[in-house]
Amino acid sequence: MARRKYVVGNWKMNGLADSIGEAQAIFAAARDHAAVDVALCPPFTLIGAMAAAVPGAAVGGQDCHSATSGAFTGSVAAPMLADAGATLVIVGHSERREGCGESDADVQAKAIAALGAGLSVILCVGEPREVRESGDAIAYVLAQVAGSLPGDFDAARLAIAYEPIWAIGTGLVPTVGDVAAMHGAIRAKLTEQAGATAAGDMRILYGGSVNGENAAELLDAGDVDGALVGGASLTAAKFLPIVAAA
Ligand code: G2H
Repeated sequence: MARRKYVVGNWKMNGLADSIGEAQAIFAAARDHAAVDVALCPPFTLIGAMAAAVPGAAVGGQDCHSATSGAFTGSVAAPMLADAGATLVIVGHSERREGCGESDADVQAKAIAALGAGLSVILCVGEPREVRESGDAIAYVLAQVAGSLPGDFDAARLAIAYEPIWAIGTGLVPTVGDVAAMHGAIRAKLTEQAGATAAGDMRILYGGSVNGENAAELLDAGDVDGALVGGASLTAAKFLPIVAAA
C-alpha cells in the first residue's frame, strides 16, 4: 500500500474559541491538496467545536489516559475523545514523557487504549540533546519504539513521529541525512517487531521546528511520510505552505 503524506498540526496549549476560524481556513485550503492527509490536534477544549465546525475533518487529541474511565482527576479517556468528535490522538509526546514522567510502558498503554477506542494514533519518540551528541540517538529511539509500540495493532491506524527533543520549538533541525538515517532505522525496527507488511504501511512523521521554509527538504528525505508541526500549525498562513510542500 502506498503511504499517503500526512501533515498534522499540534496546537499544544494554544487556542480559544476564536481559533476555530483558523482551523476552518486550514481544512478548506487543504482540500486543494488531495494527496495529503491533514489533521489538527487542538487542546481538549476545542475538539468538539472544531469537529462540529468542519464535518469530516481529522481532529485529534494531544494525549489520553490509558483507562476508559475512573478516578483520574484532570485526565481524558480515549473514548471521551472519540465521543467529542476526535478521530486521532498523539501519545508519548516528549512534553509529556519529560514533563509528566510518562514511561514507554505508559505510552504503550495509552496507544492500546486509543486504538481500542477506534482512534488513530501518532506515537512520538525522540532523543534529548545529550544523547544526540553522544552518538547514541538511533539506539535510544529504537528502544523507545520497542518499549512503546503495542504488540498487536492495525498499521493503518498507527503512525510514528520522530521528534528530536532538542529540535522542538528551537528552530534547530537535524540534517536531512540524519533524519533519513533515523527514519530508516525506525522502519527497520518496525519490520522486526511488526513484520514487513505492517512496517511498509506505517507512516513515520518528522517533527521539530518544521516550517514553510524547511518542509520541502525534510519531507523529501527517505522514509519521511509527513510532519508533526507545532508552532507553525497555529495559523493557515504558516501551516498551508507545509501542506503544499508535502
Ligand atoms: C514538536 C513540534 C510539534 P514545533 O513538538 O509536535 O513542535 O514544530 O513547535 O517544534
